[in-house]
Amino acid sequence: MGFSKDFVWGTATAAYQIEGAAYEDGRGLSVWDMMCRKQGAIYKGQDGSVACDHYHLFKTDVAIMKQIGVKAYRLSISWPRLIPTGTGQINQKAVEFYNNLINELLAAEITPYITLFHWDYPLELYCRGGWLNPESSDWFAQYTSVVMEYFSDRVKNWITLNEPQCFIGLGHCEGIHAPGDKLPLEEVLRAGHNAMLAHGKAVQVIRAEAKTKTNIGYAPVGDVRVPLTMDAKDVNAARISMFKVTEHGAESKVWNNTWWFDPIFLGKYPDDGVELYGSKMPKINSKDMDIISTPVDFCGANIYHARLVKQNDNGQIQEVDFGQGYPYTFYGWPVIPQSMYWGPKFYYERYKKPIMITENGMVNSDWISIDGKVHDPQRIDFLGRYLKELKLAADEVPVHGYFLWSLLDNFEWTMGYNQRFGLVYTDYNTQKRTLKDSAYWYSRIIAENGESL
Ligand code: PNW
Repeated sequence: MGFSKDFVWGTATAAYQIEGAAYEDGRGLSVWDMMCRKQGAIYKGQDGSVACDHYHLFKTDVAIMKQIGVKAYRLSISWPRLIPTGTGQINQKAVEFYNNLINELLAAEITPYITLFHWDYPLELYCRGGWLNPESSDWFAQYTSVVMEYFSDRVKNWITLNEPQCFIGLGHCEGIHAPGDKLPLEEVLRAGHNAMLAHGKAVQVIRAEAKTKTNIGYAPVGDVRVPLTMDAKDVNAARISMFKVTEHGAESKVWNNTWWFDPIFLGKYPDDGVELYGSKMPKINSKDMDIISTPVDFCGANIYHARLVKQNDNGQIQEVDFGQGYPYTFYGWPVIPQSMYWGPKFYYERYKKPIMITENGMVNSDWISIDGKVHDPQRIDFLGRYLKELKLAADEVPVHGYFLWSLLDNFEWTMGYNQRFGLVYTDYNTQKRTLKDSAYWYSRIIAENGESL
């Protein structure tokens, strides 16, 4: 048991976080270019205009992946690079760039998994109402069609949207991610509904227009609950809590699992959410839920942190504090490896689709040591613990792959370059890449298919 022979050992990035070349070769602007110019929005006013300069250094980066031995690479296409104004005119320079990148990957025997939307929404379309515009899902479908036309002869694996909880919740409700809006709840929910419609239409376009066999998924943030003990009461408390829609105090009103998973996999909004949001519910046209729930092939989940839950003596579900001295990453996220067991297990139970961990990884305070290497034992320990739990999950439910976030240290959104998630250290002054100890470790784990975990 454990990991299957063809387990997909991967790594992941996103266009705006690594590509740079923001003003080159006809790329259009995105809402993140706009966000980065807002005073105080991003750590030290940093932005992704150069980032890891992957646009020019992609061959180096593919060679590094080959050296590590990853089987798959999850990248995203920049919609405004491909279609600068979001709809219409196609940028041939972008077609050339992504063609070269895909060909380089295939030559290195690395399977591309392409995310259609990882947050860099075309600014032009934002100015036309963005996700609130009733046509927004059609714009996304048209963009998907362009992607199919140019790249689907060689690419089979597609991920529609990355983390709607973030680009809708953090972007349109809390205003801390691009486009930086704090819309009233009813508009947040309408934008979210349109984004899910966009997902569904994209799935239909991929099925209809792809030139090869397709494997399609979706990558929401998996907000996992871990039971305090293995006692059935705690396990059930965790399960119920994980699939509940609740408003979280200071956090986004839409930060949960079911609002973003149920429509896609079960074809309906969760009843408790419908009740909670009441009159703020988006208008749902008769065909919408059929479109949104167009079948996909796998259930992706980006798993970073989790909450600890138990059933208390009164039989109520209670979140448990991690306690003093509990380990947290440099980002302030708790280290909770069991999320990699319970996450896949609970998602599979409810949605009955093979699970792909579309992202997992950790921030560390890395630097180049006096010996010229980057020693990151915490990351090795973190990944080892998480993967060990994933292996346990794989004994019980179908887990098809794992994408480590991230290949390279990169532009970590509002945190700028202050947070390093990479297996590979990026020196932003020279663009020199240095493999961290964890990259060599991951390489061994892949080679032995996780045997020693
Ligand atoms: C994801 N949270 O974002 C994104 O998909 C990546 O682009 C990003 O670099 C990575 O995780 C690390 O942050 C998240 O608040 C943003 O729970 C916020 C959360 C989770 C994931």
